[in-house]
Amino acid sequence: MSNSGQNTRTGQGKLLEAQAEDANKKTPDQSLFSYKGVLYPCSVTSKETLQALQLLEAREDDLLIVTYPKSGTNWVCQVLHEVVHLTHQREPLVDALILEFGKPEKVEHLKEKPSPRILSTHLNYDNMPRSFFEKKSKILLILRNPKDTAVSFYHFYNNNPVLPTYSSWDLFFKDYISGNVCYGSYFEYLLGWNKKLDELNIMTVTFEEMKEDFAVQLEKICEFTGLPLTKEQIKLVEKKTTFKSMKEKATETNSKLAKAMFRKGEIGDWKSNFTEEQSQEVDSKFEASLAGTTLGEKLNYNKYCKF
Ligand code: PPS
Repeated sequence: MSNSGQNTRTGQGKLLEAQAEDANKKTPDQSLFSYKGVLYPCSVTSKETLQALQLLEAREDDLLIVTYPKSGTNWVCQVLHEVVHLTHQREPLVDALILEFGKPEKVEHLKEKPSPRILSTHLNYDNMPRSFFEKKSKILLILRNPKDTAVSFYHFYNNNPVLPTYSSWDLFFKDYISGNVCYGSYFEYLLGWNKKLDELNIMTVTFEEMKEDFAVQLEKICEFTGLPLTKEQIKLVEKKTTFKSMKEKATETNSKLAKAMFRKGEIGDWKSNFTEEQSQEVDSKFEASLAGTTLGEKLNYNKYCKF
């Protein structure tokens, strides 16, 4: 989840690093808890925080990044911080505000943050603070194909001390496909958001689109967020947020999680992990759930998920 090296300059980032260091590898039962049928990591959040979030007062000008884990949260978060840096002369990544991470008091602390607040979350639609919907806050939903997401998640589980370790990819895959991982099933997650797309002030962009056509996607993001940049500024943001520059920066700040967070940043890495059978299992799951839906179409499944 979004505890990147980029964030370690911040109070919340330091907290996450400390928790990661303190956490000895635990069994899934010790390190995860279930809330409303979804698993969460104990070291970074709690039932109390998830409950307190329902009292959070959203703002119309909040910029909320919504992602299933490992879909590009930190990347888009950094991009938005760079954009706000240019449009509001504000320091980039002053704070990495991950909604569900921290203590319940965070709801109060969030009130002090200047607008526009850049927030991120992996919460599913049902567990989201309702205020974001009432205020029609701007939501950026970032998607990544389910196979690369799975591989990225597997490595993150094994390299992040706050999460349990899997002794093999095959064991992780079984849990991933059945939704027995942090934040639940990839497919249920997308379906939950898909049902409400028409009611929300939402823009959807994929990891793959950003990799292949960054400038065009950033221009669309700028239009949606009402934060216009010049062509030169778009180029500058692109340069500052490449995988290489984000990884280097995270490594410079000595983030213990830099390696886990900025692993490969590629499209198609799944092909070196998946067996033919596993690939077909995801295909069947996709067909039975997301195929034909707006978000399913957005994934461009046949282009990115076939051997
Ligand atoms: S988390 O923990 O859920 O918040 O992780 P998240 O940030 O959503 O996703 C991590 C993956 O995004 C890749 N990444 C990038 N790719 C391309 N460009 C940039 N700038 C970038 N920054 C992060 C990161 O490497 C993870 O993917 P994998 O496949 O594991 O490399």
